[in-house]
Amino acid sequence: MAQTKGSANARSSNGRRKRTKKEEDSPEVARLREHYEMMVLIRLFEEETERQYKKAQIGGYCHLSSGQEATNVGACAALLKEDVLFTGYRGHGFALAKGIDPGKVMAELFGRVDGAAHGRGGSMHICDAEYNYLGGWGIVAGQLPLATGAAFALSQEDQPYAVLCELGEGAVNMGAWHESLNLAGIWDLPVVFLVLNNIYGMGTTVDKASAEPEIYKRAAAFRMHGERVNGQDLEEVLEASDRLMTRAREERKPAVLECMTYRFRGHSVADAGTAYRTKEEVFERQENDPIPAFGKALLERGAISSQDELDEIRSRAEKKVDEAVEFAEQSADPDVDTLAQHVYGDPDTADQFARMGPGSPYGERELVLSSGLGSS
Ligand SMILES: Cc1ncc(C[n+]2csc(CCOP(=O)(O)OP(=O)(O)O)c2C)c(N)n1
Repeated sequence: MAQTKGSANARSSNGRRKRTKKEEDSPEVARLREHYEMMVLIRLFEEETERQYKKAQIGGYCHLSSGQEATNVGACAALLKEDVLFTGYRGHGFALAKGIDPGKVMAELFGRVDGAAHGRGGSMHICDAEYNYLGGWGIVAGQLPLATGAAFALSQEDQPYAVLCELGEGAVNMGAWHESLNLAGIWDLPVVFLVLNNIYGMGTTVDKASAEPEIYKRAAAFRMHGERVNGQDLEEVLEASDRLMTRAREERKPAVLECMTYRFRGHSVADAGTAYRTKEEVFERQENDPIPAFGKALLERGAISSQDELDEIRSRAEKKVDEAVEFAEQSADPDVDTLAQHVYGDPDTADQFARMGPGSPYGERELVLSSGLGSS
């Protein structure tokens, strides 16, 4: 994407350059403001998620993306609605950036019926077929063969779209990485593997875990294009994602895009994140927080007119997060009688799995939750 350049020197009373009419009307500048607003929304959403988790409104594991917002928003901004997105389990920011309503994402975290995956996925398995976000996967590298299969399907059906598959740098030492990239390479599949290198896989640094810690170079093993960008800079991520997704759609060429980033919080909400890194390191990284840095850049370029406008953006995002929590609170728990639905395929293939259904030879003797509740 072309850089948005300031075009006037008029200054407001506080010394900041005023936004000119031309800039205000430019769709490109409007988009940058939207990207900034989405980054703010993700940060506030994640902060609220942590509070709700600590209030036990959210169960299971819960991994936050605070600090990684420029990668979430930059990569998703390069996607068409029809492009397919797969991620690992740190997916709240991606779900929001792909366009899913914050209420549906929060309701999913709460395990409620109005959640994006009807309350069946939770934090790690958010999924919304309407937006072509096909998960949210908790098994490290488990999403890679699925994404490769989706790219194969797009290719077989001759559809002009591509797949974006996010993974952490910890996932590149799994067999699924090698198998998936090999197939994507030999079959020229339209898929971009987006590696978010936040340096730590739980508490292990990338250079302790990886014989080649510069992950983008591993693409060469599959004769695939690989490159690395500063994942704290939204425009860098967007430019590279846009270019590589376009190439995947139009030329059927897979690629690896490594974004150097950092998670400000622990591995999951249950991890303080201080046993394997110093407070000083975290503090230093927070000094280069991608959100204020982008806000400042937009102010300097006149794409945002004043601190008041930044404050308004924050207030709007706060309101959306409050509404998301309200929506989630008011949504019902899924009906326990539906627990086994969607587990063994659709009704057309149900026969094949009949022996595994509740009460069957290889199934549970009874659907415990359904029959047990309230009967003792
Ligand atoms: C196959 C498998 N092995 C181990 C785990 C446990 N586990 C969960 S997250 C994680 C670290 C992955 O780190 P990375 O891929 O860098 O992603 P990040 O958490 O940094 O986003 C591990 C080992 C798992 N979920 N799946």
